[in-house]
Order: sequence, then C-alpha cells, then structure tokens
Amino acid sequence: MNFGELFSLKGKTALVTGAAYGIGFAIAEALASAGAEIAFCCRSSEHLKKALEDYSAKGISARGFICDVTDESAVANMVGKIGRIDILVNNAGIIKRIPMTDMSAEDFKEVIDTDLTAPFIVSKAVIQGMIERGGGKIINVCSMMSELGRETVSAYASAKGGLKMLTKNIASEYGRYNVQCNGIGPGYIATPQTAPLREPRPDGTKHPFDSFIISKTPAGRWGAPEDLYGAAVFLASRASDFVNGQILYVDGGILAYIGRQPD
Ligand code: NAP
Ligand code: GCO
Repeated sequence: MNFGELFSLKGKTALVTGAAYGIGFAIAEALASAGAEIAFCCRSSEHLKKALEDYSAKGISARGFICDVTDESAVANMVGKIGRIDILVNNAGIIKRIPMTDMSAEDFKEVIDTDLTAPFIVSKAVIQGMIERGGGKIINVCSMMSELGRETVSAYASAKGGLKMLTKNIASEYGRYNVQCNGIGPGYIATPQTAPLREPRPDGTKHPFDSFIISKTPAGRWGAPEDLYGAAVFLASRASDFVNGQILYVDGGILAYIGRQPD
C-alpha cells in the first residue's frame, strides 16, 4: 500500500454545498489540497462572487453555482452541469434560535428543509452516478445537536438528529455499491453562524454563551473551520473505505465532558 495515495483525492470531483465561507469553505479547501476538483453552491450571488475570489486567492479554481439546495429541480440542474461527482459534502445549513413555544411551524419547517430534506435531495441526485462509477463518498455535516439539545434550537436539533440517521440509512442502503456515507459532527466553531453567540456585549464584556462554551469544552477554546480539515480528507479518501454510517465528532471533547467541576 502506497500510504501517500491513501489520502489522495487526485482525479476526484467534490461538491460541497453552502461552501461560500465558514465550515464548507474550509472543507472544500482541504479537499482541494488533497487533489480534488471543487464545485460548490450557495444562494447569494454576492457570496458566490466573494467566494470565487477567496478560492482563487488560495490557488483553487472552484466552480461555483447559485443553487438553493432545498429546490430539487435547481439541484438536479446543478448536478447535471457538474457531471461526475465522486464526493458530496452536505454542508449547507441554517439555524433559527427561537424558543419552541414561540416558533412558527413555518420557521421549523424551513430549518428542517435546509438541514435535513436538502441533504436527502442532493444525496438522491448524486447516488445513481456514484453507483454507475463503482462507488462514492457522502459526508453529512451533522452537529453536537445530533446528540444533545439545548434551549431555542428545537428545529435545528431535530434536523441534525435526523441527519445522523439519514447518514446511517444511506450507509445501510448503498454500502453494497461501495458508497460510504459518514458524518462530521463539529462542536462549537467560530463562523458567521455562531457569531451571535460569541460577540462581546455592548459594554465590552464577554458574551455569557462564549464563557459557557469555553467551560464545557476540554480544549478550552472555540473550534476553527480549519480544525475540520483532517476529518474531511479522511472521510473523502480511500482511507475510510471501510468506514460507513459513522459520525466523526470534531468538538474539542465537549460531548465527552460534563463540564468544569467547581473549584
Ligand atoms: P454559515 O457560516 O451560516 O454558512 C452557511 C453556508 O450555507 C453559507 O455559505 C450559505 O450561503 C449557505 N446556505 C445556507 N442555506 C443554503 C441553501 N438553502 N442552499 C445553498 N446554500 C445555503 O454556517 P457554518 O457555521 O459554516 O455551518 C455550516 C454547516 O455546519 C451547517 O450545516 C451547520 O449547521 C453546521 N455546523 C456548524 C457548527 C458551528 O459551530 N458553526 C457546528 C456544527 C455544525 P448563502 O446564504 O449564500 O446561501
Ligand atoms: C447553537 C450553535 C450550535 C452550533 C453547532 C454545535 O446555537 O447552539 O449554533 O448549534 O452551530 O451545531 O455543534
């Protein structure tokens, strides 16, 4: 075995949804560094333009598409334009932090549509091609909220819990065709999505949630999107060919930890 090839993605094409910035951008960057050709999508033309500049600045000639992953026909159109997709990363996601009893069913459904139904839609659009080519890799970006709840994130936790089980079911149904479907479960990562939980308060004091997360994370810090590089390349490469239906948590230990004990 040539171990250099074990993690190589040369000759592979990856689609990373929602990869204009944040975790998706970092995952796409890692896959490109391992040799993959990158395609990505987002909804905003402004985000797309900036993302193409950012990828180019890193020497990555990514193909970008305006595509709302909740729109099945738009997804089919995008996948048709990309052609061969060896690696799919279902990363696009939203969160709405609203107490459940105050949350409208419409808001709940919007989160479910983006964070759970869309991974189903995009996976369904690429799996047949993967089967015809002898196999493929699907990576679903799950969450700590695939395992735990907290106040105000009922829709998000429901979606990410469902995404964990969709991951296991795709693995179960298509493993026989050499399709591996696994999840990455990031802990608390510093991206625009979590900015409202980290930004200092008007008086300059630390956001209480910031201190809370630090106290609950053995690593004693927020994660950075770059912390996900290794897990992404591992799950996209031959190194994980016998790994299927697993969620790899990249969380600084938060899921293992009850929280800092009293002094
Ligand atoms: P983010 O900073 O909010 O970025 C989300 C990305 O998804 C943006 O590029 C956004 O671009 C795109 N997007 C949103 N809805 C879309 C749709 N319907 N169709 C296509 N693109 C869409 O989020 P992030 O923190 O990087 O998180 C990325 C993923 O990781 C999400 O699934 C999130 O749930 C998950 N996650 C995040 C954390 C964390 O702590 N940050 C931890 C665990 C899991 P447009 O607005 O232009 O569409
Ligand atoms: C929140 C955060 C989390 C993170 C992530 C943790 O409001 O609790 O946004 O949900 O985004 O999913 O793994």
